[in-house]
Amino acid sequence: MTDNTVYEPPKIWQWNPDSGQAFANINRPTAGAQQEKELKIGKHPLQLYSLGTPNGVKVTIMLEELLAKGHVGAEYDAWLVNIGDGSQFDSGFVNANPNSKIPALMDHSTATPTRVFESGAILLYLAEKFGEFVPTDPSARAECLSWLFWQMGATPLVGGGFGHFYAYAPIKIEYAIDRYAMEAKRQLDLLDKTLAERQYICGDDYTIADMAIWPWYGAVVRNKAYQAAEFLQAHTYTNLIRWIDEVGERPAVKRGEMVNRPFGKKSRQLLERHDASDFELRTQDILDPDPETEGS
Ligand SMILES: N[C@@H](CCC(=O)N[C@@H](CS)C(=O)NCC(=O)O)C(=O)O
Repeated sequence: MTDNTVYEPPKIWQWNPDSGQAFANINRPTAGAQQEKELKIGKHPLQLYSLGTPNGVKVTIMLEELLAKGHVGAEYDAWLVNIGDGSQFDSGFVNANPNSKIPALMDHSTATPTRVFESGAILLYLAEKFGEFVPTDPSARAECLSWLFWQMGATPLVGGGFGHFYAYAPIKIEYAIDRYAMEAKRQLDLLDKTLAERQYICGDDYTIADMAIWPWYGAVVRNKAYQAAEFLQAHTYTNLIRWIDEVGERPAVKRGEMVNRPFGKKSRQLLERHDASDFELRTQDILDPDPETEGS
């Protein structure tokens, strides 16, 4: 094993803003608003403040699935929150999510606006509001919520653990990469074994558990997160890949992936979504046709 043991922690931790970590410009050891700025509010009852990362995409998939089922009350405005610029610390955003992380939802259809933060809580709120994508039978519901909460608890070990140390940390620490690669592979194996026996995560029905799990594990296996598919031998999880492909073919999933996405191919970037027609009329290849700025 390589020697990564030279650091001796001091008695009291001190914040070093120049620690060289990725995202050092936005990370701080304190919470709360850093600047006064109100949130924009569009024309629909549901206002989403987000970014097209896996946590954000969970919610836009859900909203597009609800609209596909004919729930007109699920029409929404999706505003882009640029976390690289620190917009998650604007006072308006912090009022919607005191934890300063996307996604945050405001529901203006309630007597006083309802704020919902944490992507899992948003999925469940919408599922209950519209009576869709969460089973009502107690046993089936328990299975669905178990997987939903599994995702919320397990995935940070893949993202903040494996992804951080494999792809973002300024030094490669064998111990950390080993520890989290083992856990990432254990989770991939768990999903693979589960999906060997069922079509969807909870059984025969597509639920909010699929919507929560798909953006993260789909991105890792399709090599869109951390460029680690080969390292983790993602191609060996064939049942998981079957499900990733199947869910990825859903039109609502394809639309959900485009919303609040300021990266990738411009034809797949819909920075803000205010109307269903925006998917045809307001993607970045149309708004900014300069081929020089085409992503990949
Ligand atoms: N548990 C939260 C995690 C949300 C989260 O980590 N969001 C990230 C982007 S994927 C973020 O906003 N980061 C900004 C920051 O940490 O300052 C959820 O699922 O909603």
